[in-house]
Amino acid sequence: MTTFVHTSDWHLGFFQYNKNLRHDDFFAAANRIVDKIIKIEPDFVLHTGDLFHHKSPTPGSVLQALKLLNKLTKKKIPVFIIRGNHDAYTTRNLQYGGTALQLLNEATGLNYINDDVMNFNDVDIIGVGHYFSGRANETLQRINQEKRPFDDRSNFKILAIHNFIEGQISDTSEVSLSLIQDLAPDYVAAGHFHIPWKREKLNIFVPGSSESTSANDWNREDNLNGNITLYSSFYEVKLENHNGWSKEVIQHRIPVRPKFKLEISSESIDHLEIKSQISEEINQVKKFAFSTIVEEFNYNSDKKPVRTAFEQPLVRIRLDAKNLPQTNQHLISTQELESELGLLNLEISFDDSFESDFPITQGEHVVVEDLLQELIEESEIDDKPHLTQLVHQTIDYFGQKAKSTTLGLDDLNHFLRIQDESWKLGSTPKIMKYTEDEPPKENLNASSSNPNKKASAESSKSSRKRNQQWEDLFE
Ligand SMILES: [Mn+2]
Repeated sequence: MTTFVHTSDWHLGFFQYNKNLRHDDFFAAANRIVDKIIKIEPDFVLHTGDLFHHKSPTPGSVLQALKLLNKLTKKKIPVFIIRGNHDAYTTRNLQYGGTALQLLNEATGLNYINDDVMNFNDVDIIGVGHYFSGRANETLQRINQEKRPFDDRSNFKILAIHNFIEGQISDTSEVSLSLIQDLAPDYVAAGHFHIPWKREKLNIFVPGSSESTSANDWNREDNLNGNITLYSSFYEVKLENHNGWSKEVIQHRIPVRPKFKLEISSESIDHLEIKSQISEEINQVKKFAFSTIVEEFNYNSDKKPVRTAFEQPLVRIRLDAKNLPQTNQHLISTQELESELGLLNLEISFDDSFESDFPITQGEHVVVEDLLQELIEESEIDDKPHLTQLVHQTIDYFGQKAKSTTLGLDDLNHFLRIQDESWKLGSTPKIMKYTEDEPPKENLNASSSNPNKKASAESSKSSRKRNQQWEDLFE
């Protein structure tokens, strides 16, 4: 029997909310996973990317990774890893080998699977790093054609990917379900999506991140009361081969800093009264969260800093206080409440702004700037300084409101080509909005021999969806 552990998205080195304690949370969560792995004693560990939060991790972050990996090495548990979007710029990785994962591969026992097939006894791991646009599919197809790893089915076949999968969110970078179905891996180990997710018929398993990088991930599948997040998870997979492979997938949970999304409504006109209502509700949930964690995980509640972490939650409140004069909203100060109630971070919204809010500099949502950086690296345009300038103007225009998960490299390519036209004319770049009824200018002028035309006709199915997303962007 072979047993392996599948974990993902540790995001070491993330100073979320600019808080040191939050930075420590990411290490603590990964460390708890490692400690639990050591108890499980698997034959190997598979990490599906985003070991680090930053593409150029600090020495401190690398040291954290080393500490965790060394714990496993000491127990002779090998670790395999693929590249997440946070671990490296794709092009730099491919052309120059410049990733921290490569460094750890050379310096430690870490096995970095860089678009390749690796083997552990009778298990084959086909590992594809993160790609923007449709290139994860293309890369997987290329590996399949060149190495035919799925042909001989005597070994157990794991496909490891770090992209969204069709059906998770609408994204132009997603890996298609039909491709997965065609290749028929025995286990698809996927990262990138930070919420536990699975499609058992297709053998797809997503453990989620070890800690939340964004409040958008707080509504997890296994949360309590829909609004309280107390855990993150990883999988233990037991394999047996009796005239064919069978597997058992066990989900393990580890406690994380509690996170509450609360809806509080008050008829009161008085900010002090509203504040005390907020305090009361938060204190109640805090007590529940802390005792649940202590009980379920048998924690010694006197033990610091464990106690501190579990007693200082992250809180987001949608406050419906319609009788409170708008000019008094500032009197409900989040900083005051944070210190009074012992919260690590508190956000309050008096309207629905959280619903439309994608903090793209945090979390899993692809950062526009990173996409553009990739574009510059891959661009055939020689005049890169000007392209860079254009990119900065674009980012200025987008601001931080872009729902950038909806953007693929194709979109940006298309977008920048249009922008380049106006730049050549010497005018200020202008964001152009287009729909299917009103095609972009360059398509109007395109000759019938334009090779792009066929491609754009083929992608027309997804273009309406995409156009809708574009319109959202520009509003
Ligand atoms: Mn991630």
